[in-house]
Amino acid sequence: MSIENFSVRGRLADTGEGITADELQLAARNHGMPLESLRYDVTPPGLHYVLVHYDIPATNAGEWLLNVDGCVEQPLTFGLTELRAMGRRTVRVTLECAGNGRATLQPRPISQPWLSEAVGTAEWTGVLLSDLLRLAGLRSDAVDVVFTGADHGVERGVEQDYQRGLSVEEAIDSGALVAWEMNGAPLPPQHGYPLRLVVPGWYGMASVKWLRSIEVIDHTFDGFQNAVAYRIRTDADDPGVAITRIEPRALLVPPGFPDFMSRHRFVAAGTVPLFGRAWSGWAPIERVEVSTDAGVNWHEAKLSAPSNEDDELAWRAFAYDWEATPGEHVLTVRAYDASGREQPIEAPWNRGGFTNNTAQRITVLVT
Ligand SMILES: Nc1nc2c(c(=O)[nH]1)N[C@H]1C(S)=C(S)[C@@H](COP(=O)(O)O)O[C@H]1N2
Ligand SMILES: [Mo]
Repeated sequence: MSIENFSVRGRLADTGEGITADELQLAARNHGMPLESLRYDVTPPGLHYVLVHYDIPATNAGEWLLNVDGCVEQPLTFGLTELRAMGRRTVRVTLECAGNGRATLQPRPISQPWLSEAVGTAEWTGVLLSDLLRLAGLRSDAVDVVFTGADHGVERGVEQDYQRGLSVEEAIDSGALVAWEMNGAPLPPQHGYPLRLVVPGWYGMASVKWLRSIEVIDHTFDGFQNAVAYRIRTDADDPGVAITRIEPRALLVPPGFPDFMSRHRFVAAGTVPLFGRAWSGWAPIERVEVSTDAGVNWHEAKLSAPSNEDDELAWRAFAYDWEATPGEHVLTVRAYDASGREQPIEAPWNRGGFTNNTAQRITVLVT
């Protein structure tokens, strides 16, 4: 047996096949955000979701070096002290894993089995990537920018450092940040200590943690995470379409109280204030609708004001007062953004279980 033979292809669960021990192992390492934490504008420490492909690497801020090289006029190396001297900007960003929603798909792609909780919002502090690239000076042959983390592993038989590429345009126009703080404190180890990329509006895979190298190249990056892993395909042999920005989604804080095992909900009849958050990586949220009868009738929720211009893609709060009558009810919500994208009730299936923004359904027994 050699490395190239390990888990060479992504697999779909057989009909009726439950979560495997491999998936349980992933789910226990990579945790979601408990949905009751949607009540916070900024997700408190430890409640933000976490996704780590390999191991959290051993890192040290005092010795950390970030190289910026390749198709640049002046290759540069930064320690944390030099980076901090470049300026300091804080942006509120909602991150969501591209695999969020995967676990309820039929057939189910075998991978990190997220339900709908792979999301969080943090205030990231650092320097604009565009400032670093400007200082190094992009050459006219620059095409893509490759970001490399300090973590290392094997995926579908390919040994690799975690690496993602962005086009030069995306790297500059996205407002990406090279960040050393999360919510006003040094990055926690699992979120990329001491340095990470944060790409606002993009699914999480673009925001490379434990960032040690930024290389500008003169061709389209064809590394594993761009060319093989994060693509929408219906067939294993499709080249597929690259995953980029976050599709609109709304989530409710599940009302009332839960049953321990099934998490079925119970609420008392009367006015039940429903509350949640909605976001899209394409454009600000324009409208959220709530249904309390499994999608037969829809009501417009009240949206909060966006926090500030820099944070326009961060999630927005919404509220709706539900007059709950005794019996069983299915609550569901959907988001609409200013680009004209609307959240579907049922998102189309794809082989990796990516970008699935099927509307949330919460069954509630009103007593
Ligand atoms: N170096 C490195 N960066 C990474 C990853 C990784 O495994 N290694 N996972 C990516 C994925 S798939 C996601 S969804 C986000 C998760 O960021 P968080 O754990 O800070 O929420 O980090 C991204 N950056
Ligand atoms: Mo992810």
